[in-house]
Amino acid sequence: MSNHLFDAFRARMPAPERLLMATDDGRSITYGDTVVRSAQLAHALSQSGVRAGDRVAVQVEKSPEAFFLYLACLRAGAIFLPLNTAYTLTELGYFFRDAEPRLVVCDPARAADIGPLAKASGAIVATLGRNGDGSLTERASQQPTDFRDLARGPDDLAAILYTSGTTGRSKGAMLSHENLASNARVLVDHWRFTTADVLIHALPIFHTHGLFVATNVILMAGASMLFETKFDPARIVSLLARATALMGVPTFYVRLLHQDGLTRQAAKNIRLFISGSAPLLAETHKAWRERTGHAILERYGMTETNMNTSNPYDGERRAGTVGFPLPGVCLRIADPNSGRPLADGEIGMIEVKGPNVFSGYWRMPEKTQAEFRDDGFFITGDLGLIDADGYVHIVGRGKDLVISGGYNIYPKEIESEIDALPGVAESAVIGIAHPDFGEGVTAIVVRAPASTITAAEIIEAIAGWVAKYKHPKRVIFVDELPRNTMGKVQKNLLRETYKDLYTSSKAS
Ligand code: MCA
Ligand code: AMP
Repeated sequence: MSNHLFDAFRARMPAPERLLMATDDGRSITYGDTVVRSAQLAHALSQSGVRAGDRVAVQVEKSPEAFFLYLACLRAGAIFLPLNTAYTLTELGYFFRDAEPRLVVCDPARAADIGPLAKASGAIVATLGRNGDGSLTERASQQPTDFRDLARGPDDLAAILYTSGTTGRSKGAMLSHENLASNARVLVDHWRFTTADVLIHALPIFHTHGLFVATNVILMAGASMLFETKFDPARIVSLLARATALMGVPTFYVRLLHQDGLTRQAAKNIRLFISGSAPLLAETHKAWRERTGHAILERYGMTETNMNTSNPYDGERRAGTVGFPLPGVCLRIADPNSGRPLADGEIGMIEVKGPNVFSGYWRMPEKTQAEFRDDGFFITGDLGLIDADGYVHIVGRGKDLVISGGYNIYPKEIESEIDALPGVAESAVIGIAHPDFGEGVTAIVVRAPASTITAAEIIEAIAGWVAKYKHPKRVIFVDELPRNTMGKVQKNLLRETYKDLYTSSKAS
């Protein structure tokens, strides 16, 4: 048996001396280097006791070595479990207990804190710093430069990515080798990536967008990338002349439009601008076209499904839509309660089925079952319609979710933390239109009787528990929350009341 995903990458690799990535600190890394470095890391993993099917949890800064570690996990038959660098110790503790990783890899600067936590869940610990330093790479540098990849079939797990749950605990989406391979193949063809392409890669590599959509596509095309550790809009503009493609969340495009250097001339070498992870406003699409002459290609996906739809490469890239189902992906709009398929033009639940769709949530069979229909369609939680020309529109969310700068925040998680504070009677967390982040996390809070708790005190109190990007940008105090006759908080009324919070002149 072969190693399904890594063999697929290998089969499309260009000559070893071809460039895979140029980094922002001036390093040039070839395909040959990548195979060697991932082989050495795979040895280091095996020597650390990592066996096929073991989870390797990784919370490290973006670096070429962090990317090699992903490939090393594939080659060693391990399940890669990347974690957002913003997660707090409390959040990490949950992931470690739930996933029971064999190995936890963290930044050397955080090892003193994370080490005991990892050990408490039975894991061993290694370090990897932003400059490629640390115990893992030290060990790897002593290892042979070739590695016999472990046999892994299409259905074996390649990765587990956690996605927050609408009602409490985060769920680990189990992604197989074939889930990732099939999607990367389809995207390479659909978006016409070839060995001549150079992608500007400025996304984090701990979520689907930066890890799978971006790097898997580049590997599967034998192309190369400009590997940026941070999104710096001025620098991105300066890189456009050396690149052919950019993938980003809408906030990237909004911020790039503030750059005077963004002109038709600056963007003339680029053949494709792609946006996803959150809705791209039609006005951003239009402004981009006017400034650069390019129509941004918007696509739609999820952690659980990889990419489901894309606007066309040729043909009209219609603003405000996410295009058509990708080849091999079946998409339908269904009645959210019964699952009965609806006619084109009707709004309902978006449901998908295909080789891209995950096999379930880690150790949560009931949650998995609840999110699939009997005929195998996955219930996305996104509400949409298919228009007369076949374009899919996302018109809302059936799930209570805020997307801020491409990161997902489940209000329930923040509300639970705020409600637990002395001085708070109750809270409702909502997303409100935000000019930079798309949606701004906003907490509407009712104080407990006689309490004088302030917004700053609330933020300070939750800071130890929840990642910073999830913090409310604003806290508003009210006497009571609006409720319907069933006693349910009417978040739609709150969103309407505060809809101009971040756009009016009073916004801060
Ligand atoms: C940073 N901050 C944020 C966010 N990012 N607050 C709200 N939402 C955010 N997204 C806060 C920090 O906590 C900090 O707060 C301040 O902003 C500055 O932090 P910094 O790290 O400098 O931020 P930045 O570099 O300006 O980051 C903004 C960003 C980043 C570049 C838009 O958030 C980003 O890379 N987003 C991409 C996320 C992504 O990859 N999503 C894909 C998920 P303070 O100043 O108070 O300290 S995969 C997915 O969604 C599906 C599958 C799909 O379809 O792709
Ligand atoms: P995640 O939890 O990171 O997997 O985020 C997946 C969610 O992001 C989807 O269920 C959608 O709600 C949203 N999403 C991704 N791409 C788009 C898009 N192009 N337009 C609107 N929403 C999107």
